[in-house]
Amino acid sequence: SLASNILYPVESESRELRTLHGLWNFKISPPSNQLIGFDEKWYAVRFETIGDYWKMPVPSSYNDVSTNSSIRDYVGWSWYQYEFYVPKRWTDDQLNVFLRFGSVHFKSIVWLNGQLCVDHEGGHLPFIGDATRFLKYGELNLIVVAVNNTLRPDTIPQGYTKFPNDSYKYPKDYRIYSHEFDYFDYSGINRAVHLYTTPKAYVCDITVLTSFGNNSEGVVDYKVDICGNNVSECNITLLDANRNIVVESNTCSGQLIIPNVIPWWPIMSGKKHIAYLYTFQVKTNNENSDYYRMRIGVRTLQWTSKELLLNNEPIYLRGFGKHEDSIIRGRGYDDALSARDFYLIKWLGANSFRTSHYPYAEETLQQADLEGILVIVESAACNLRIFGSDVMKFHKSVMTEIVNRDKNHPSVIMWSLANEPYNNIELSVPYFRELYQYVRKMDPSRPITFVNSQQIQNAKAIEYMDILTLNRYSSWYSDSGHLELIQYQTYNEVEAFTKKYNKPLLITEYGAGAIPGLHSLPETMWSEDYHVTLLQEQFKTFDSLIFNEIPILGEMIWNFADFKTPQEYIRPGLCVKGLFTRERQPKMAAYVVKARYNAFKSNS
Ligand code: GCB
Repeated sequence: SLASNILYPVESESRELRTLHGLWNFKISPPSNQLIGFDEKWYAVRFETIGDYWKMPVPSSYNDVSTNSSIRDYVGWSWYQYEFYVPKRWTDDQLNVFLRFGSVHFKSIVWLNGQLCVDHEGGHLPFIGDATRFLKYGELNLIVVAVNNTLRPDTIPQGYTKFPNDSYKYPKDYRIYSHEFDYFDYSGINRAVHLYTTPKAYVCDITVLTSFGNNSEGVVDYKVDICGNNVSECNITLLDANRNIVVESNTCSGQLIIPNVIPWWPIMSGKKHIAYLYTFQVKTNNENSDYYRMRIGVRTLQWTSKELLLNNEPIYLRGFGKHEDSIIRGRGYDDALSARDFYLIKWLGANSFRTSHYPYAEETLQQADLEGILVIVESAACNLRIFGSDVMKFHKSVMTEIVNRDKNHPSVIMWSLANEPYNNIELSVPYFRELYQYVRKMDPSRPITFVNSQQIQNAKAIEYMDILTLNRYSSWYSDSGHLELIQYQTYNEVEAFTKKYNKPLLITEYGAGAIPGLHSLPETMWSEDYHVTLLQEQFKTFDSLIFNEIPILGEMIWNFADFKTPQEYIRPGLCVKGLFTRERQPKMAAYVVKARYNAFKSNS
C-alpha cells in the first residue's frame, strides 16, 4: 500500500511535478439510480458523448458553483473527468509516476484511461495512486473520479440516512439524510491534484524529531524510508536559511547535531525569536538518485499539570477556531484566500488556531511553519455520537493518516482526536482511552486531547487526555442575554475543571453571533455591540484566571470568520460568530481582539 507514501509532492532535480487543475467535466447520478455511472461505465467514456454534464473547477467544492440546488444539496455519487497529456519522456522505465489528491470528500474511486488506479475513503486527507502503468505517454489521457459524499454511522465524521415511516408526511422511499455537525458538508475535489515523477527507488517517507543538546546544540533524530528498490544509502544534508551546509550524514536514519542552533519559535515571542526553518535534504545514494527537500524547524514541546512549554518556555495560545470556507469554492483550497487569512491572523496578533473540525490543507500548515503560527490539528470526528468497533477502526486509520501527513511540521503542537463528542456516554471512555494510546504510540512528541463541551459532572474520558479543553457559550446558548453572568460562570467552571483533574485547560471555543452592521445600545444578541461586550467580559475572566494562577493554556474564539451552515432556523445561512465576515473584512469585534492579542506581543 502507498499509505505511508504521503510526502508532499515537490519538484527537484530528480522529480517533475504538475497539477491537473482547471475546469473538469462533472455529472451527478440521479438519486433514484445511484449506480448508473458504474453500469454505463462512465469511468471509461467521455461525458461529451453521453451529455447532461456540467463544467466544474478543480480544486473546489462543487456545491456553490452552479445555480442548481440539486448540485448544491447533492448526496451520492458524482463524477468528474478531465483530459491531459503526459510527456513522452516520462515513459522512461527508470521512473514512477504518481497521482496524488490533497483531499476528495468523501469517498473516491479514480480511473486512468478506464482502468482502476486508486480508491480512498475519508475527506480532508491526501492519497496517492501509482499511475505509471495506466498512463499513455505522449498521448491524451482520461482521468475519471467518482465521488460519494454519503456519511454513515461508521465513518468519520458520522452521518445518517433514514427512511421515515410516517406515510402521511413523507412519500414512499423518501430519504432523509443528516449529520450532527453544524457546518455545511462541502463535497468534491477540494484540494490539489498532482501528477509527479520519481526515480524507481525514491524517498517515500521522512520522520524527524527535534530536541536540544548541550552547548546550544540542536539535535535532529531522523529516519528516511526509501521505497521501490533495495537502496539503503542516503546522503543527508541540512541547510540553513541561506542554503549553507550546516551538517551532513550518510546514513538513512540517524542523528544530526546542529552547532549554535537557531530554534523555531512562534510569531512575536521576542525580537530574536523567529520561525527559523532549516532545509532537510535527502539524496538516495544509488545510480539514479532521488532528491527530496523538506523544511523543518528545531523545537521541543513539553506539558505539565500547569503549562505547555515550547523550547522550555511556557506558551499562551491566543487564537481561534477556523473553517476552510468561502464563497463559491466552499472548501476548495485557494492560495489567495489562505494568504489573506494569514495576513489577518498576523494583523490580529494571534499566534495560533485549531483546524476545526477536520485537518486543513498541507499548504496551510506549510505557511504556519513559515509564519510561526501554532496549530492544533483536529480530526474530522465532529460530534461523534456512536462509539463502536467500526467507527474506531475508521478513526484509527484517520489518525494514522493525519500523523503520517503532519508529523514533521514544527507549527503542529497538538492533536485533537475529536470535537464535542458525546462523552457524557459511558462508551466514550474506553473508546478515547484506546484511541489516545494508539496515537501516543505513533507520536511521542505532542500532547493529545479532544475538545470537550460537556459539563463537569458529565465530562467523561477527559481525564485520559493530556490537556483539558472547553467549548462554552455563556450568555449565548445558555443564559442568553445575560452578559453579567459570564465572568462568574466561566471562572467557576474553569477553576473546577483544573482542580478536579489537576491539568491545564485550553478554552477552545467561546463567542457570539454578530450580524455585520447590526448595532444596538444597550447591547442585544446578534448585534456587533453584544459580540464586543461578550468577548470583553471573557477577556476579564481570562485575566483573573491568569492572575490567580489557575492554569489556562490560552483562549480561542469561535470563529475566525463567518462560515456556511446547513439550512436551519437558528442561523441565518451562516454561522455569524466570525471576527471577520465571510469576505474576510473585520467586524467591530476584530479591533477589540486585535488590541488584546497584540498586547501579548512581548511574552510568548
Ligand atoms: C460549537 C461547535 C461549533 C459550532 C459552534 C456554534 O460548540 O463546536 O462547530 O459552530 O458551537 O456556533 O454553535
